[in-house]
Amino acid sequence: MKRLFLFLLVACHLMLVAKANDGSSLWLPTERNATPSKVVKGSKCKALEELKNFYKGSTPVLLRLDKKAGAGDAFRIAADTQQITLTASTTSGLLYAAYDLLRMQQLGDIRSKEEQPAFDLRLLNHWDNLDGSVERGYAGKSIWKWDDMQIVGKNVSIAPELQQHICDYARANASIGINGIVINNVNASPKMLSDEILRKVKAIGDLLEPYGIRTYLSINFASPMALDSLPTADPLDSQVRLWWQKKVDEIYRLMPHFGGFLVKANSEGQPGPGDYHRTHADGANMLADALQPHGGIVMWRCFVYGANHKGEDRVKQAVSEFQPLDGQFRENVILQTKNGPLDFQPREPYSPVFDQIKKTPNMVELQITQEYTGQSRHLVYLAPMWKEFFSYVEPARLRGIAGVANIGDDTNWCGHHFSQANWYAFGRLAWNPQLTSEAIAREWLQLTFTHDENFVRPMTEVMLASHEACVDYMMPLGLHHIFQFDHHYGPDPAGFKPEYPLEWCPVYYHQADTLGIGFNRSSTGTNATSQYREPYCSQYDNLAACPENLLLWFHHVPWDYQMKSGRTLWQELCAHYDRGVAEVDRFHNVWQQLRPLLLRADHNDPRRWQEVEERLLHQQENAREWRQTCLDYFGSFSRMPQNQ
Ligand code: GCW
Repeated sequence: MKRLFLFLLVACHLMLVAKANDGSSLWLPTERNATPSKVVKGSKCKALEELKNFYKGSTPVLLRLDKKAGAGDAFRIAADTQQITLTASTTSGLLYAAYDLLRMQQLGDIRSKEEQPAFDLRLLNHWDNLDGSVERGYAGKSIWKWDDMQIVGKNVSIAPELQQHICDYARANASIGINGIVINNVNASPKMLSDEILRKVKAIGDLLEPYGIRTYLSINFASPMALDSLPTADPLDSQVRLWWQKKVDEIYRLMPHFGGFLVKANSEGQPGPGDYHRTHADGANMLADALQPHGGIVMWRCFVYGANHKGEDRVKQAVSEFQPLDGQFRENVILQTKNGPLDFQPREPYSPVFDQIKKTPNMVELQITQEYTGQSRHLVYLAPMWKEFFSYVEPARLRGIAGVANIGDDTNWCGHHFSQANWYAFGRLAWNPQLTSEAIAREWLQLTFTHDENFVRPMTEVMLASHEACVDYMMPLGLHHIFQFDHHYGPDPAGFKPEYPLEWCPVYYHQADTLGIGFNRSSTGTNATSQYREPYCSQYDNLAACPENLLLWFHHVPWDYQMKSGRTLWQELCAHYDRGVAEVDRFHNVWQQLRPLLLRADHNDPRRWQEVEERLLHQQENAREWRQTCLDYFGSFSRMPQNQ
């Protein structure tokens, strides 16, 4: 009797533990069928395997490969009471159909549909280094454990837990439509192209491939010198060109499905063609020529400043550098540009590169990792910010989309449970940028937490409000880059270091003085407004017409300037900081009220609620710090009282 009781106790405990949620399963279905579902049929592929494991329905499912179905990753789901048929022309199309069906099953609404992704290239960019650190990573160390992969003869043996983890990662990506990853940091080590690492990359790539995920690498432009002691990395030098050709051939021998290179050149100290007085086109084309016979691409980043255009307004430099080269790039080169012209600030206008580069394919780079939006300590849902970008730059004008990953080896992958929503939203928008931020938030909350509307409704609202709140308590009205140096967490509007380039210093960006605040980028200032297409060029240039949420980005505005609300600029600034702080207080209140509900959903395990609670408490404190530091500092110029 006693034994039975003990057994039951242990069994119950195990069930609870199994059910409790530490965030590691993300938004994915977790409960596998005890035996593979018998009603799912089709030829052998990953989609079939996933459905056999996780499809719970009794309506038979048929997977059909049909060459006449839509191109590439497109798929069709035809569902009636007798049968659910998934049709695609490729196995990756079937895989996306399978995940769509599983998602509909989880959401309790299985419908017929036809889907086609908006972009062919839907990529994560990892800023992971070989030493296991992650640049701008806030969720632990890199998930690539290079030391847990051993070269054994011709093969690479990967520890089983690592294998499983990489497959879980691949599955999460595939479930939201991501079809490629750049494994390493754009500040790339030449060692990435060494034999040893390439073989390990191949081993990772082999695990990703069944999930429709292609592998890409960031390369260091000076690799021929660092790896093989060539005297130069000049892209017009025949030895250098031969070196790259051989290296690329070697990569494709190992990985026939390799995707191509991502390149940060002549930017923030990275080597590049400019070191030999060659252009970005010369550099990109050399790599493109080596990749072209294999079908590979070059994604060449436009995040370039401080080299050829020193002294020019930093936000103008990408256009100044790349616009004259437009038309000179090979067909397999894509220019990859951050959404805004500066650097992933909480709010930026769109980058005018998207207006000025007309002959070369463009890709946008978004930052999923929250370098400038509270890192993994603030609840900030980024979909509204990305949607804002798409309201200025038509998705149809872009060849692809890349997101700087927020993934590390933390149990919950992203550090903050709600940062998972940004990974999820990135994938969903990469597939379909027309989806609303609200629809994505709702669906993510249901998949990740609970279907209970009393949880989903208020948290959807919190998520939707969170980005604007962050802008308000950090940098309202178009202020930008007033972060603390280097780590970019917390405010430092007084920041100035004579040993740093001016364009790294907060004082350069807000230009506060006794007359007013803001950066004059109008035609009476740096004329950055001229890089925009109409109507934005005129709108941004004109103080009265400029949207107020970008006012101080484009204009130096007197402290007593009258805003649309009737308040002075100073009062408006104070009101925004107040609003930001009040919003975070409100988010925290909502979260506190949801405690019993989430605990019920999490089988009494307080872990997720508690982990978010601690971060919200911190976010409240940090929002207050932003308000106080900024208003104290700016108030010393305006000499006007706060809270009027
Ligand atoms: O945002 C800045 C970051 C750097 C980053 C750089 C870039 C990878 O602070 O850490 O380097 O941009 O995008 O190249």
